[in-house]
Amino acid sequence: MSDSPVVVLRYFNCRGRAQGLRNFFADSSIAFTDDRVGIDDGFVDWINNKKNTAYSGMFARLPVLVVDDCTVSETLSIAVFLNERFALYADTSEQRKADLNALVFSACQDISVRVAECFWLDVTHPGASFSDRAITILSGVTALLPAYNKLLPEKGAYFGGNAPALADYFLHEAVDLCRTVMEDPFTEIFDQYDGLARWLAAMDNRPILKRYIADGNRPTQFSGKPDELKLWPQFAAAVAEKFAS
Ligand SMILES: N[C@@H](CCC(=O)N[C@@H](CS)C(=O)NCC(=O)O)C(=O)O
Repeated sequence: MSDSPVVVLRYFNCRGRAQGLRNFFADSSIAFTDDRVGIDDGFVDWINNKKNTAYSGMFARLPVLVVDDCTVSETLSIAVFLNERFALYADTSEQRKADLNALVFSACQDISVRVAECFWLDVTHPGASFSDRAITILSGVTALLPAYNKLLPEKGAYFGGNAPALADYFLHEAVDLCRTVMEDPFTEIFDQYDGLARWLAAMDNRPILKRYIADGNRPTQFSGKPDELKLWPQFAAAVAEKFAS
């Protein structure tokens, strides 16, 4: 195990399941190759390489993380691997490690992935109501906020304590997605949780992460759906209408 590992993160050229990881690497100044698979050309590179498990991981799905000669598949498994490999949990109790891993997956799977899947709704569930799905997702997210708030530590600005853990980056990414597509109604609900609001301000104002995002290093789209950007206003309109009624 070298002190300067060769790190490659492979994912589609969108935020999806991987942006929390990208943000972690950028903010921690860990050098990594951000190998983004194209989404604008009918996924041609992906289609051509999907069967090569050295490229696509053992389940032929992304993200895949390669650290030196170790290839890691599955988002949660990547997070757990990074916690160990970069000794991120030095003084953390077993219970806290379990809780932080759970938070990684909750933020990723129950927020980011659900919103991203909503953009594919016309493909996966033809005829289903986009507005109804958007409102269901908002309800699901807001139901999680009390538990997230409770999970904040007594000391330290972050879920990780004095420094962010991977869970902070995953949740920050998920919350940023929600405030983008759900706009004011989401922000108003979120801000009712003082702890979460303070945590979000701390994450928003991390200088390196802020610059990484401001400099346009983060993809714009959350999903690989070609018309996603046109669906953002529809998402916001569905949520706004629900709150107006
Ligand atoms: N359980 C996996 C799911 C990974 C997954 O579904 N990845 C999608 C992109 S978000 C993918 O690779 N899709 C391409 C395909 O299935 O061909 C994880 O959490 O990492």
